[in-house]
Amino acid sequence: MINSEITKIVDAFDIDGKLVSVEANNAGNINKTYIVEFANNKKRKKYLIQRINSNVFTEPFKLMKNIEGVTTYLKRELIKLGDTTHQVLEVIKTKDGKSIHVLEDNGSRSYYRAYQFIENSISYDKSTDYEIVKNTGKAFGNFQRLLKDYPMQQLEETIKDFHDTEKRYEKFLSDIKIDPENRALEVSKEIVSILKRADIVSTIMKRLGKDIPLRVTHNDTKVNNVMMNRETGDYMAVIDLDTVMPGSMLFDYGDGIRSTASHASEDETNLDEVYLDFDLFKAYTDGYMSEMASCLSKSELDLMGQSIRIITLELAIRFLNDYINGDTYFRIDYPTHNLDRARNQLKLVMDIESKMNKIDTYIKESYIKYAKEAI
Ligand code: GN1
Ligand code: MG
Repeated sequence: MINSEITKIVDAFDIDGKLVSVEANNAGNINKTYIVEFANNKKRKKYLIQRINSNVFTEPFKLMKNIEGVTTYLKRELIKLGDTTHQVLEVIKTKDGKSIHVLEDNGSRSYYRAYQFIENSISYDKSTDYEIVKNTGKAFGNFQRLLKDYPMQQLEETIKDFHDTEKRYEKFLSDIKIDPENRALEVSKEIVSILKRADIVSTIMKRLGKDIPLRVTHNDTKVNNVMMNRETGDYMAVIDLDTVMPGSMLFDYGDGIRSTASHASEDETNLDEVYLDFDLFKAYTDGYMSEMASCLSKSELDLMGQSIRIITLELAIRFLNDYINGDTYFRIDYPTHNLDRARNQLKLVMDIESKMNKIDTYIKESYIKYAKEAI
């Protein structure tokens, strides 16, 4: 069934042919995504329509300006390199040349955008295939490397202080005092577990922009934010560019490991299943290093292991904070979803801590191997 509302939205975009199907996609925690199919002269073609969550991204036009800037630049880089295997997300404008279609309804506004669908691709919420995991690390490493000289001052900050772990922690402290839903007592064990780790929330932030360089970063390097080639297992394109902003590569690398190398998915409730799979960690690290080793500074290299722990703690803080505030930010499928996610991430933090020495040793090994290859 194609509902008339989505038909009206799709019709605003510059797409030829007749709409034949609409399928909702539940992958993201923030935006709402539909895959739509068009028939044109007997040929069928898919597109992605997304409703931008404007509670989270309060300035959708600025966000699209970032995405258009970055995708145009990346496309030019791929052409320069003669790279025809990999692709770049492609924005489709509205019929009147805008990057967003605004739907007004009873005084409220919804913001929609459209992308070309990347044919022959698949994204994984979880993969245990080492090649796929290595290629995920490679995709995000490549993304950062190609954007190395992008004029950072042109980027808008789409979510203020997004990976400011210090500020996230401060907000958590003040929200547990307010405790609007009376949930803090029930989660006191999890709160204590976070408080005990207060010293690591500033490790990266106090040095960012000083000896840790600001770079153009993706900031949401989840495994499902890379489209992979269904046949070859190579990466095709990095997607979900809403949070591309100046930041640290440490959050990107750490978040990539957090999401790709955990043995279980982010909302697994059997905590025995939640741990860092060391072989997946190695695969992702190798993929990332194969692109980025030659660009890393000493301070970045030294903190890569810690970054996995820090970003995982950040996610535990964000999930638990959202639970305490009554689940206003992340999409939830059941009432304790955010609490389960927070518990999952805290278990992962503890497992990472128990493997810290091994993690640091492997990062150095991988660096040496790929930095040499780059020479
Ligand atoms: C959100 O929407 P999605 O799943 O790509 C979130 C990320 C979190 C992630 C956790 C803008 O990303 O920061 O790491 O959920 N994105 C935003 O699953 O907050
Ligand atoms: Mg996503």
